[in-house]
Amino acid sequence: MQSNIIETTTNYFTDIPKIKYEGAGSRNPFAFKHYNPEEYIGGKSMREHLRFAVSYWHTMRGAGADPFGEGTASMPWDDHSNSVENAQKRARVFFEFLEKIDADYYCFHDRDIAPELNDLAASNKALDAVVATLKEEQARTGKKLLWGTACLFTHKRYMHGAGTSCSADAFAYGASQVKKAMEVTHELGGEGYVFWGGREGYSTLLNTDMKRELDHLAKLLHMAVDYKKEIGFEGQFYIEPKPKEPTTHQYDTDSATCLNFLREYDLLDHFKLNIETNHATLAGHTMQHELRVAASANALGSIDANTGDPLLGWDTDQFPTDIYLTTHTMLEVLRMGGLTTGGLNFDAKKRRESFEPVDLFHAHIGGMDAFARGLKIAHAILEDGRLADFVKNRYSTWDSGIGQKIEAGTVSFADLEKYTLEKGEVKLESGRQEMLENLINEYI
Ligand code: XUL
Ligand code: CO
Repeated sequence: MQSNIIETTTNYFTDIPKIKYEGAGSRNPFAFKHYNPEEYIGGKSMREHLRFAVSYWHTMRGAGADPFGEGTASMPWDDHSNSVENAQKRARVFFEFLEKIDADYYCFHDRDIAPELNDLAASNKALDAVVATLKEEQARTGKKLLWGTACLFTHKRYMHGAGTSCSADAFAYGASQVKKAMEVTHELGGEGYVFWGGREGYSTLLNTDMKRELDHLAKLLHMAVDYKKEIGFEGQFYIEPKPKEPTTHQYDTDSATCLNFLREYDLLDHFKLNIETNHATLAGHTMQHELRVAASANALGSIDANTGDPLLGWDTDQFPTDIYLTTHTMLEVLRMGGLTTGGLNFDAKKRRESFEPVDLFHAHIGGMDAFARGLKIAHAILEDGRLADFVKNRYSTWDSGIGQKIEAGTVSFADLEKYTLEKGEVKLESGRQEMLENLINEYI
């Protein structure tokens, strides 16, 4: 046996070596040029900083279909049946991929890993059988579950939503799915659990009782919090904001909207946010903005690392390759002290035209290298200190005198009027945006 062939239970990627770091000078498409897992950057290995996860739904279930055309993806391991055996085999192939790409984590929805069958009992049984396989593969490889979730958006029973459905029976079905998905996430040692409200929104207000729907969504989340305690699951709960798609208006539009919802319904202690790049841009924000809003509320938990196409207005879920994006993302992550329970989950799919299994490698290598560079650049910018110093100095009028008194809450309107009458016109300094943009470019 060749030394680069790993012991796996399946052999679908035998032509591809285990992906290793070869350095920036390498021209080998099957090597990392920047992601060097054991290299230390500011006291932590790149592996610990980046916590890469592969998403099961795209990598194993992404068929490459679009609204105009059928699936294109070649998956020689898959018999395209709804059988549990097929799902179990797929799970083993997935771990073969995880080992070769050297990603430490994965994420799934219940219905990605196991088939939805005729009723809940049969679906739960199928899920248990696949979870047993995943457990074996985790033990064999040491790979870990970053987060699990329940798919409450594909089946037609959720056409009106799940937690926000007009039907209490649809709510009950969804809650049952969440219960089971939490149990299997716990069983697999998952470090988190995500709620993305796939169809929690509306298409028209003409038929919608918005207040009642939001109250119900909060009920679902409170029940999940209670159940978490009941089963002793200690993973982190996340809400994933998205403004539209598939509904016209989704209730979890952006970071600020989610935080407001969590505060209003007394859930903020139990949830952090899982921020996705393409969702941020669909909301008309930069990723940096969404991350900063979450981090400012001490609620930045995890990241769905992808990107949209600037020329298309929908959720294209592409692999991130833009170094400015990864730099800004890692600046926000490092500033908040790094990821703890969360990670960088590639909620991304290869293009429909990239239909071969080998394209999964090119896609993930590119995303991992782009984030490794973003990490190194962000670390260097923070070490340099000029950016942070500039921001600190920009607010220096708040560090003493009247500013300090306003912050301390010891002055009134009358005091400020007196102060202004004595002081006269305000003297300001430049924001120096262009200089700071140049500073970032010094490092990119
Ligand atoms: C959909 C999306 C989901 C969540 C998990 O846009 O991002 O895949 O990440 O449900
Ligand atoms: Co996502």
